[in-house]
Amino acid sequence: MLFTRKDFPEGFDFGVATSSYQIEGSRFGGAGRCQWDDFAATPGNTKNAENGSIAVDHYHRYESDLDLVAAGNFDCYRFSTSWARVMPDGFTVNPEGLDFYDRLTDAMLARGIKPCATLYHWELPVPILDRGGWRNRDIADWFAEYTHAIMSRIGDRMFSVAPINEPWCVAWLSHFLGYHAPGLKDIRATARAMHHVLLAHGRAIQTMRDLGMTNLGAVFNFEWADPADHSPEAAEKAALYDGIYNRWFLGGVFRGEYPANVLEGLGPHMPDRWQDDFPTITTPVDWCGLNYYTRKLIGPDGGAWPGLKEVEGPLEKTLMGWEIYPEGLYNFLTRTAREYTGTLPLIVTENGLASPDVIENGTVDDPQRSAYIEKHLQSVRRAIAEGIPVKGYYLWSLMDNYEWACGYEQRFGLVHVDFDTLERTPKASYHQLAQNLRR
Ligand code: GCO
Repeated sequence: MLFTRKDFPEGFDFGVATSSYQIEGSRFGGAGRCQWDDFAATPGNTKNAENGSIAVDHYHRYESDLDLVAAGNFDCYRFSTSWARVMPDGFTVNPEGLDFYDRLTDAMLARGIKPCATLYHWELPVPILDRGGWRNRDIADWFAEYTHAIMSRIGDRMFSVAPINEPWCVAWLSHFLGYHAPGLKDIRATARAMHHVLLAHGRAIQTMRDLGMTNLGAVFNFEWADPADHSPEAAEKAALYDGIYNRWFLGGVFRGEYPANVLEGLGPHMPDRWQDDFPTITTPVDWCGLNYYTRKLIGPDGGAWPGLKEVEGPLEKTLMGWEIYPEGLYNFLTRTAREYTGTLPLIVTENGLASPDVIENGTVDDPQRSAYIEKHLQSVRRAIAEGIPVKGYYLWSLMDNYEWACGYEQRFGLVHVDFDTLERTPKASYHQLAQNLRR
């Protein structure tokens, strides 16, 4: 990898990211059942019906996992707290859950690692789902209560906090496409989730402000959308994909408006008086996080709104089948700053790839990952050179883990995990990063 810390501005943070359900082991420590436990227990939803009940047992191995973060010379650890662990029934605090995140926080600080928390990375407690989950407007208040419970305990030691990881996944992927829990394909549920997820974000930011907290942000996942051909129809559908995936969330949080092309489809299904919620949704944040992996080629498709489809692209692909397109990261950094966030700090909160990594003679070679990281960091540097305020870059992920519907096949880690023995083996990319990030 042809870069070192010196190629980035003073104070630029490098980090690694994980999430609770993907690593901790949901069966440990008195956690309640979450929507992913039930989703995985329903045939056909996850590969081999795999779930996160043990995951990679980070609940018991967090000390040695954090040693890997420190030895990799990373500044930040982006982790998430599980609502179902902190409040197993959605409402009542489980002291063991709070204790765990308290220990985890202190273990980061003891190693000089900055704790960067996400409050929700999809572990909806099933009693909340029984009340309608993201379809129910009350979820914003319930989420604020959870925010208060966890941040009253660890908020004093957080470097940064974002309420909700990837609102598009929470709403569209899970309620329209049905690929993630709770696995709905329902436009009315989707419209409500698309709005309530941002209302909950705003309520959580307000709750943390009331606790006196600073350095609060929002984390969105973005996919660059290119038209599949030169037709006006493809251009229109690519713009619609961009609206649904990217602009809805940026528009809501930073402008207090939703894109007109998306409202054409979702408008009739929106909750009453949704416009009145923008003062809460636009509660100011201190930074904007971008999770970026790939782009999509989009063309028209028959049928009901949105009437679009993904077309296979020609670029090199990762094990997920995602095209490698570093220009998309540059495009998003520049466009987000110029059209939505201005001088607000931007952080790449996730970037990385899955590859079929194997241990050979005790080592794991992952050249595709190293090349991917290097190319995406070039995009970051290009944006910085143009004056875009990018302040950090975090890799997904510290270690191989539960990749949701894809189960344990897709290895996104810098550290290899043997899913039988749970042994950790740093990959070549980890060693290169540790070398290049020396202080
Ligand atoms: C996401 C999540 C992660 C995933 C990662 C790879 O972006 O979907 O934040 O949980 O594991 O992105 O798909």
